[in-house]
Amino acid sequence: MVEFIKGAIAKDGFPQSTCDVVFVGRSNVGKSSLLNAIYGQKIAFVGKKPGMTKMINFFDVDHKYLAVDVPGYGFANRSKAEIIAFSKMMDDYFDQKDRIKLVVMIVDSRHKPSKDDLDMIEYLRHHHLKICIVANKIDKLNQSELHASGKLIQEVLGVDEANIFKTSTLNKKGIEKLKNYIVTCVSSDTLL
Ligand SMILES: Nc1nc2c(ncn2[C@@H]2O[C@H](COP(=O)(O)OP(=O)(O)OP(=O)(O)O)[C@@H](O)[C@H]2O)c(=O)[nH]1
Ligand SMILES: [Mg+2]
Repeated sequence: MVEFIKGAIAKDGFPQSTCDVVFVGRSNVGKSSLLNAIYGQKIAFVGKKPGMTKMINFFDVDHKYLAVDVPGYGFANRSKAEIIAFSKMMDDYFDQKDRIKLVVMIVDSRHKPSKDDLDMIEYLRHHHLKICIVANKIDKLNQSELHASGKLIQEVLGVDEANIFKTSTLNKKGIEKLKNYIVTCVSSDTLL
C-alpha cells in the first residue's frame, strides 16, 4: 500500500528514512504521473502547466521504502528567489545521501536531454548516487523515433542503454519493468 506521508521544503521537515527512491526531472516531464502509474493510485498531483509540484513529497510504499517526488527543474517562469529556494531545498535533501538508494531521473523521450538534464546528472554523480534514466512519453514516438531517442539519451547523458527505461504513463508501456527494477534495488540493499 502507498500512503502520502508529508510534503516538506526544508531539512527539519524530511521524515526519517534509510531507503528513499527519488524521482527527479525537468518540470512537466511526468514525474508525478509516473509515481501514479507505478503505484497504481492517484497519489501525486499532475498538472497541465509546469511547476505543479512545489515541495518534496514523501510517500510510504509498503513500509519498505519512501518514494519521493521532488519539484521539477528547468522551469523558466521561476523568479530568482524561487530558484535559490529550490536549490537550497534540493541540496538539503541530496546532502542526506545515506537515505537515497536510487534516483530515477526522468527525461522527455521526444527531445534531446537539455542542459538542465546534464547539470542534474552531473550533480547526482557528484553525490555518488545510483541513477537510472526513464525516457517518458514514448506514446508520442514511432518505432524509429524510439530507437533514435534511446541512442541520443545514451550519448548525451553518458548512460548505458540497459539503464534506460522507456515508459508511457498513458498506455503504461515500460511501467512494470521499471517497477520491478525499483523493487530489486530496494530489496537487494536490505540484504546487505
Ligand atoms: N503523452 C504523454 N503525456 C504524459 C505522460 N506522462 C505525463 N504526461 C503529461 O505531462 C504533463 C505533466 O505531468 P506531471 O506528472 O504533472 O509532470 P511533473 O514532472 O510532475 O511536473 P512538475 O510537478 O511540474 O515538475 C501532464 O499533462 C501529463 O498528463 C506520458 O507518458 N505521455
Ligand atoms: Mg510533479
